[in-house]
Amino acid sequence: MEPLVLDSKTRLLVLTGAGVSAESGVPTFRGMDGLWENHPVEAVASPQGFEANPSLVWRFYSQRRAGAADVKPNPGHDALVRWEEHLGDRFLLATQNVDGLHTKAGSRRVVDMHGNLFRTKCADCPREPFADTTVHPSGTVPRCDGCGGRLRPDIVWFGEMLDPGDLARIGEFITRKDGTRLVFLAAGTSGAVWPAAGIVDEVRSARGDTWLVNYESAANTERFHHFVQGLSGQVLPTLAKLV
Ligand code: BV8
Ligand code: ZN
Repeated sequence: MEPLVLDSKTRLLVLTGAGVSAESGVPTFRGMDGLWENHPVEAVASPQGFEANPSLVWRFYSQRRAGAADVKPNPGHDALVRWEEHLGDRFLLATQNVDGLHTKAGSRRVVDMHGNLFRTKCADCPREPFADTTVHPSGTVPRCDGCGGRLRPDIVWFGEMLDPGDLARIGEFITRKDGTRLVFLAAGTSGAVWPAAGIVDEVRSARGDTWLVNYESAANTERFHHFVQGLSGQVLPTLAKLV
């Protein structure tokens, strides 16, 4: 298989999913040690679930906040930082992960498509989301000091719209006309969640080259021109030729 060449003509969009954080010890969602198995997804990651039982939702996210607080980036995250340093503004990283590990590793051109575990916002007023590492293991629902309403994790739940600004940033990168060659690489994602799972089709409509790096075949593997089976922490550090 021809190598992934990153040169002065390459414009590279990367999409990561939970698999990229798995080797850092952050549990993935589906398959092996799926996270959702302890809770039905709609009970803990949907607005309906939060309305019905905000205390359970805060217990679930507190457990994940505590679990992700002291994990470290792995060689897969580090490889993406090197690619960004090499490509500059011809690089963009869209992540479905909410663990903040890409930023911790040094990535800067990052779109947190599904929000961030370490940011909190108010469910009942439009105040700015704020950085927050507080955990509520007993499930107390923290209150907004502005309106007295319920605080919630700044995460995009199922059934909620993604930030239009985020989607526009990804779309602009895909349709940019600057004479460079578009390449898309998805890593560690099961291709089950939309609209992230549809990015590969947007790239193909823009005639980009598409790569999937994943531990196993994903829901949309056949949409990719290249499929590299393996662990992202082992594949990403040696996959690309930087020229
Ligand atoms: C929306 C926050 C408008 C929660 C998350 C179109 C068609 C069908 C359904 C829909 C559609 N449009 C919208 C929907 C509904 C829904 C959806 O996609 N449902 C699916 C499940 C059918 N989408 C939405 O609701 C989105 N909102 O579109 O609004 C709308 C609304 C309703 C109807 C129409 C339009 C919002 C989606 C965001 C949901 N929030 N996260 C939280 O994190 O607490 S998604 C959640 O799943 C995580 O963010 C996670 O990142 C994401 C995706 O999972 P993956 O990252 O892929 O992780 P997963 O465990 O699944 O896979 C890991 C993979 O890695 C595996 O393949 C494994 O083999 C591999 N792997 C493991 N280890 C390694 C590895 N690979 C390499 N190396 C390793 N070491
Ligand atoms: Zn408020």
